[in-house]
This record gives sequence, structure tokens and C-alpha cells, in this order.
Amino acid sequence: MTNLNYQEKIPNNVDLSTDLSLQRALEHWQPKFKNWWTEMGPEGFQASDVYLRTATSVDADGWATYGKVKMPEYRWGIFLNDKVEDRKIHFGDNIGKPVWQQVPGDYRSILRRLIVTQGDTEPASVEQQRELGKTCPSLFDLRNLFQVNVEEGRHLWAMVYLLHAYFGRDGREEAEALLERNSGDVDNPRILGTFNEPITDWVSFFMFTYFTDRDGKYQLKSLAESSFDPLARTCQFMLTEEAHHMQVGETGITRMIQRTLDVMNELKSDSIDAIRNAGAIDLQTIQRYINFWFSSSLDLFGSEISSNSATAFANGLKGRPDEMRYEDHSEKNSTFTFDGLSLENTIETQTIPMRNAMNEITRRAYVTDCEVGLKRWNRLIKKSGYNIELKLPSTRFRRNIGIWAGVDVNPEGKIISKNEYENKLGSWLPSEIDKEFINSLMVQVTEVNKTAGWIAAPNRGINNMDTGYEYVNLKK
Ligand code: BYC
Repeated sequence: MTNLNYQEKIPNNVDLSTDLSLQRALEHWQPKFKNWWTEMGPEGFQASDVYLRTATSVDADGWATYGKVKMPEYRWGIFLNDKVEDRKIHFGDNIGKPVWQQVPGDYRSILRRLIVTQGDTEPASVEQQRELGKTCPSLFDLRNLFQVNVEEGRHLWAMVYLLHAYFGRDGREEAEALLERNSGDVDNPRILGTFNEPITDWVSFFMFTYFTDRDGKYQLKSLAESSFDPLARTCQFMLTEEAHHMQVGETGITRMIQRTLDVMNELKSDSIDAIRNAGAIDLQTIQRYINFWFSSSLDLFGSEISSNSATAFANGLKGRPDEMRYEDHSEKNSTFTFDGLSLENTIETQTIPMRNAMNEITRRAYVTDCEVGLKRWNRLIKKSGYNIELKLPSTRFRRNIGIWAGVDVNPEGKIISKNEYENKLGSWLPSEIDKEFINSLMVQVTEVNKTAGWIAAPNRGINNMDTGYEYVNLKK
């Protein structure tokens, strides 16, 4: 187990002080990161004390140390899981050879692209969420938002370290560019679609942390298998932090549904108007938000048939999540059969080389994981005596990347006419009226032990603290 070095400007467990030019380069980037945080990070609250967890070592006991911190003073640093001696490549064409401690020349540009794409999402999400503090439903939720934000900032550090340490000058240039692109910027947007979608309300925030952070989990799991050992070790540690972000999403949606059910029971009605008049969010609206964020997040896995993913797998750069669960780690001659799109625009069974299906395999593992929450929420609804079922739309619905991009498909997965699609799409996604209603609920609640009326109070605090603890001391 490696303790982090907190004496240095940049906390790290990579012996940064022994590589002076790397240390200098990162110390040069650090004030730029801090400027970016001040300009693009959480709006307001920078002077408030927030009950945050910070990593002090990468082992089970030390990676989460809790205490009140002002966000700009958070100790962003570089932490990699410990090295496994004699680790060998375990998938693709080079099985059994030692993993790489340096970037092989042949794979330099593809590895850099993977790292830049991953790195780009981290600050993007902080930018997307920057206004949410103004409408937090409770101090507990405000603290969770900031915890997610500082850790996404740390995940950016994780990728920037790799770029600086292993990619020379172009790595340094890419690290600068990660602070220059901005979410939603018309001229210089973030790389992947979902990270340019605005997140201006907490329903979207919980959906994003449930669905989009879960994409993060699956992409990180794939990169945690990489034969480029520093990338694998970095992603392994990021995954420990990522779990909390998804938990914020899952418990947030659960509390929202719980509040709706409580209101329905009080009213003895499932009338949408009555629920809304009572200040709760009807389940139909929640379904439309699920449709939006799930379909958007599916695009983040790339195309169903992808030569990029085949190359990344063959070369041992990016594996499948939990690669060891599969029997064949080469997949050189195996095939994958799935429902694809025929030239006549109909759904037809197709068989492709397994390696070209790696994006789709990862997406399927993700969908199965998403379903766990849905099952839990539906149990809650059923227990309250209502016959409404929340559903994930088909993976073919509203896609912008891959074989289903631009194909008119309904949430059940059926190809329909363009006319029908255009007429109905509005009813499957949050409408302007829905958004206005949701925005009307977004009022800041910062009194200790109080929660906004549209969401149930949390039933567990952070780190065994009381739910009513003052998680953020606001500076007036
Ligand atoms: N939007 O062969 P294809 C997270 C591009 S989230 C725009 O289908 P490939 C987080 C693609 O770049 C996880 N463009 O896909 C969550 C390619 O462009 P080129 C982020 C897209 O390359 C919450 C072309 O389409 N992790 O961590 O196999 C908060 C055809 O590509 C999109 C990663 O991204 C899109 N959605 O795979 C904070 C992991 N999808 O080459 C953080 C690293 C595809 O033709 N990235 N394209 O110019 C990758 O593994 C891969 O780049 C992708 C795409 C999975 C994204």
C-alpha cells in the first residue's frame, strides 16, 4: 500500500518528486486547473465549508477521509492503484506478454485518443452542473453535488497525469485543451454528445448520475483492463470514487419517487394534475426524463459495429468490463449475433466478428446494470398499490451514434414512420411544459434538516453522520 505524499504541492502516490520535469509541468498546469475551477466550477459556495471525503491512501481504510473543506482547497491529486508485479496482458493478440509501463509507439495515437476522450468528460460534467447549487433541495444534496464535482475534477487530474507523464509535448497540449473546450460551447464543445446537454435541474442531475455516471463506470471498467498498466491502475482507483456518484443518482431518484407515492397516497389519486398541484413529480414525467438520459447515455458506447473497438481489443488497449468473466479472451474467430438494421430499414438478425461488437457487449452489460434500479423503483410503486411501471426504452430509441442513428424507432424498439416519430417524440421526452413545471419546483432549501417538497428526505447520512447534520456551512 502506498501512502499519498501530502507534503507536495500536488498530492500523489507516483513519486512525483523524483521526476522534476514532470513535476514542473504539472505544477504549471495546476494554476490553470484552479482558474478553470473558479470560472467553470460550482457557482457560488467557493467560500463555504463542505463536508467532503478526500483520499489519503489508496487502500480500503484510507481512501476516504472526511472533513470540512473549502472546495478550492480540496487536495486534488494523482492516485494510482498499487502495481501488481508481473502483471501480464490478458486479452487480445498479445496474451501472456508483460503489460506495458510505457506507451508502445504503434498504439500511441489510439491510446491518447482514449485518454483524451475519457478526460474530456470529467470537467464537462462539472461545467454542466455548475448552477445546481442555487436550487439544491437540501444541504445533504448540496454536499453530494460538490463531492461529485470535486471527484470529477480529480478524475481530470488522473487523465492529465497520464498525458503529461507518457505523451510528451502533444500530451501537454491535450491537457491544455481539456480546460479550453467547454460543455455546450458552440465553437469549442466537449467531445461526446451527452456532455453538451444542459443540466439545469435536479431531476436531470439525478438521471445523469444514475445513467451517465454508470456509462463512466463501464468505460472505466474497460480501461481498467488495459495492457497499458498506468492507465489500468488509474482507472481502477477512479472506480472506487465513481460508485458514490451512481449512488447519489439512485437514491435521488428513489427519494423523488417515494415523495410522489406519498403524495399519491395522501391524495388517494394518481391524477397528474393533482400530483403536480401538490408539488410532487408525476411518474409519467419521471419516465420521460428516464427516456431522455438513458437514450443519450447509450450513445456514449459508440457504434454497435466498430472497427475502432476491434482494434482496441485486439491490441490489448481496452478490454470488456470484467474481462475475466469471459471464457475466450482472444475472440479472434468468434462471432456475435444481434438484431441489426437491414438495407431495407428493417430489423434483421446479423452476425459480425466478436471483436467488432465490443462496444455493443459493453453497452449490454451497462443496460443490465441500469435495470437493477428500475426493478427496485417498480417494487416501490407496486408496494404503494399503483399499477404504473417505469421502463427503460429500447436501445434503438432516439440514437445519434451507431446503426440506429436517425432511424425512427419508438420506445418499444419498433421502427415506425417518420411522421409518427416526429408527432410522438415530444410525448416521449420532457416537454417544455414539463421543464417549466420542474423548474418551478427548483427552489433552494438550505435550512438544516429541511428538504424540498418534491423529494423525500434522505434516510441515511454521509459517513454515519445524522441526516440533519450541517453538511455545508454557507458563507453569508
Ligand atoms: N458522441 O467506432 P465508434 C464518464 C465517435 S463517461 C460523439 O462507433 P469507438 C463520466 C468516435 O469518437 C465515459 N462522438 O466508437 C460520466 C469515433 O470518432 P472518429 C467516458 C462519438 O471509437 C459522468 C466515431 O464516432 N469514457 O466517464 O469505438 C460524469 C465512430 O466511433 C460518440 C470514454 O469515453 C458520441 N457519443 O468508441 C463524468 C472512454 N460515440 O474516430 C464522467 C474512452 C462515438 O471517427 N473512449 N463517437 O473521429 C472510448 O472508449 C471511445 O472513444 C468511445 C467510442 C466509447 C467514446
